[in-house]
Amino acid sequence: MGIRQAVPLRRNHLETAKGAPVSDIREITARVFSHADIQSVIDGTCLAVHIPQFIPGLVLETVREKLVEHPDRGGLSQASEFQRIGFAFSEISDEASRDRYYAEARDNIQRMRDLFAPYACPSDVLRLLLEEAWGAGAHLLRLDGRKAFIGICRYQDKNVDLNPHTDALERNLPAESGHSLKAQLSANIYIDIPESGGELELWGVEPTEDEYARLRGERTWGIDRDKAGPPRTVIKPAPGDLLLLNPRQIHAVRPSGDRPRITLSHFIGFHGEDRPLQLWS
Ligand SMILES: O=C(O)CCC(=O)C(=O)O
Ligand SMILES: [Fe+2]
Repeated sequence: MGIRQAVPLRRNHLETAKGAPVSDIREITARVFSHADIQSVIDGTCLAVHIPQFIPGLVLETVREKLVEHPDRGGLSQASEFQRIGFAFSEISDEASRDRYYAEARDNIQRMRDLFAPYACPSDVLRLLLEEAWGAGAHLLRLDGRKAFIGICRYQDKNVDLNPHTDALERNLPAESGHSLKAQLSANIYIDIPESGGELELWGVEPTEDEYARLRGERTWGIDRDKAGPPRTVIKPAPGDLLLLNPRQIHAVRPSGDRPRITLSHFIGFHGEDRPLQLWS
């Protein structure tokens, strides 16, 4: 079958499928971050929620070097140009890697907590904030009685392009699992951002899995930039910021021009307005 561009990518929606207007980015503080803010990203009425300075400057200065030089930095199983500390759910490809993911989960959480000590680990603060803000609370994703890892540290080295893509938990679940989310969010906390490049690009369009597969074509991962067209909105976070977005909508990160871009990356699963959020990395 020929590769053809899915129709939704030709326009960046100004309103949701239900006709509500879409705003690009809402900037708020952690203090006022609310259930409605989370819901607005799920509904698609807001493309991203931005909390500047989620990590205090002093904490950033203390951990940045430790993270840059960390001995446990290693290449992602499927794409070694992307380094990380921890083992991502998206690296699960078989039963052995699934077992590894859960076996390492607690240690991987604790390593980051130790690294930030005596300060609070930002991934822990995020978990608490979601528990406080979301009506039904938030907890670690649990599948088959096993609890997920959260708080992966990701590195995007100079000149590495995080091409337009979408993320979906279901891609790494066994076919028979039956677990499917109503929506997925992504919360990124920025440890370091290069002087040039490293912007987050948002298209505001959500292809179906079939459309995404068509757009991906022969690529193992992501979409060619010329097939995605221009993004609807571009934001350059500052070190310490947090951004909440919907990763089932097409998004990308521009290559770093100078130093590695370092983030703590978290996913959030949604099962309904009155159900707890599920968290993993
Ligand atoms: O690092 C970012 O700004 C976004 C990374 C990403 O691909 C995601 O949040 O799913
Ligand atoms: Fe992503």
